[in-house]
Amino acid sequence: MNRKRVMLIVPPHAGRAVWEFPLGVGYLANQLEEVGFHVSILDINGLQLDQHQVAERLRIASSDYKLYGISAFSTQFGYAVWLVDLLKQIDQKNFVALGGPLPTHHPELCLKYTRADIACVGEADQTIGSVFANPWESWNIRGVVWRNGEEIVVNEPPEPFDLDELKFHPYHLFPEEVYFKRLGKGVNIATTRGCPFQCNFCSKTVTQPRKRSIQHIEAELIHLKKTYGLRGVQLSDELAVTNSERGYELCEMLARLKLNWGCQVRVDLVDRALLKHMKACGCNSLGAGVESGSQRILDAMNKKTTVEQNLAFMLNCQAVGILPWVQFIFGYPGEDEQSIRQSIALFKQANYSPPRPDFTGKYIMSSVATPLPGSRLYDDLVRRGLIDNELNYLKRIERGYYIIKPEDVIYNLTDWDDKEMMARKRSMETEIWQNWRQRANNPLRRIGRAIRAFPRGISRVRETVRWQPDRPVVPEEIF
Ligand code: B12
Ligand code: SF4
Repeated sequence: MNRKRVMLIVPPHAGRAVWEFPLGVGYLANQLEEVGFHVSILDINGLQLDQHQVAERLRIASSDYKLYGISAFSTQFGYAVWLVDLLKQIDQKNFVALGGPLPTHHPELCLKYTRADIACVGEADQTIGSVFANPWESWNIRGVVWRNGEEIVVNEPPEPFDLDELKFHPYHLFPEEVYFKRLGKGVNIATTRGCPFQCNFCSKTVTQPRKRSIQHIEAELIHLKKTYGLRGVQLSDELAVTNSERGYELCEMLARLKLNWGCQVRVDLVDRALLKHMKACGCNSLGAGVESGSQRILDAMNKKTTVEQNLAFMLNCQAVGILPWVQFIFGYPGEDEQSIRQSIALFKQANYSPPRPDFTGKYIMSSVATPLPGSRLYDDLVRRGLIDNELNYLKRIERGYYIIKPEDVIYNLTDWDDKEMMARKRSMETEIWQNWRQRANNPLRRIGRAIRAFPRGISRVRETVRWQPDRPVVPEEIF
């Protein structure tokens, strides 16, 4: 049988190392295969192809493919414009759908300024099959953004669905060798989707948070162990592990499978007992949004955490022997001399600094607050007329935002000029770093750290504290 063919395309993330499998695209490929399509994935990011190589590959593919789906972040707007143009130049009759965070937050701009035939907002797992089955008639499908003459119509977003219905992610459709080279015998997986919090700087694609059952996740990991000899797993979720029965169960399941793993947590949803349990269950890398040492700034961010929780988190991590990757935002509206001093004080009290220099080779530990489309911060600036040209803004955020030099600043939310802001950021980081270096080099502390970091081993899992209903319970909707 001659199956209809679809090509899904993953654009590059400028300036970022190839790191995690793009899970969303894989899930969509599964769904399309399920309803009879032949799917191939052009992972431009994974293969690190330049524009010339992309054009060449797409020209060769054009005799077999007429249906294309492009997945894009807001930071990939310019590239998406170019890619759609290229596909249309190759063959005017090619059908091109855009999906991912970019169209989810800017559906109208995507149809106004790219030549895409449709765009899709939100999770497309349940709708992608129907979209490509009848592409030119997809205007009545949920989540689809389409042109009705001059008007651009944004349909209702897709309905949420049970994540256990998803088939396991098809890692084999991606250039596995590239990702495995980076991740070792490891992959990234998603155990949940979405997050019930509303931090003002955050841009979320999933509106209704949901979780997969532990059994479903375990079955996938067993399959991956058999297929790839998997040894490690990175949980890509916003909130995989929290102080809840599920959080403890998830850790125990990962320990049963003898996997090393890493995840992202919220400082208010992990206490020392859970951190100890995580460590004993194989967790060896942890990220957490500490964001600021100033309560005023945390409140302005709507982070719903306290400076005390930040401090307790960093101390608890050190006590159990996990060095977390602390995410910290500099230059949020209201940042001033006082908030900087408070941040320095927090890190001094916690005796904390990043465990290693980041990929720039310098000890940059904070990112510059930058309004991200889809965030409340961004919407607020648009509403107040402070971002008046969203198209120009999308073009400016193209390089992603690893802001190192004043000339890289995309949007300065402070009262300082760019040079002054970056100088203050650097001097704050240097002060924190130097303080940590001085204390870290103390021989007694070094011995203490080595003892605490000594691997505890899977056999200790059962000795650790179990979840008890009388301990602070995480609300049901927070995994
Ligand atoms: C892993 C990850 C990365 C990985 C790469 C991931 C990848 N290649 O996909 C890395 C580390 C590279 C990364 C980098 C960045 N990231 Co990131 N990342 C994530 C994270 C944590 C998980 C992505 C994921 O697997 N999602 C799960 C899957 C199932 O969802 P999905 O990908 O959105 O796909 C669904 C829909 O979007 C839709 N869909 C997707 N593609 C398509 C295509 C078509 C045709 C259709 C119809 C539908 C469709 O259907 C999919 C299935 O339901 C998300 C947060 C999150 N949980 O989503 C942030 C997130 C995507 N990242 C974000 C950001 C901001 C960044 C950076 C800009 C950060 C920075 N400061 O530099 C950089 C990008 C740099 C650059 N130069 O472009 C934002 C994006 C917001 C936005 N408006 O664009 C997110 C949402 C985090 C957040 N809450 O703010 N990231
Ligand atoms: S920053 Fe983290 S906790 Fe806050 S809304 Fe985004 S994903 Fe949720």
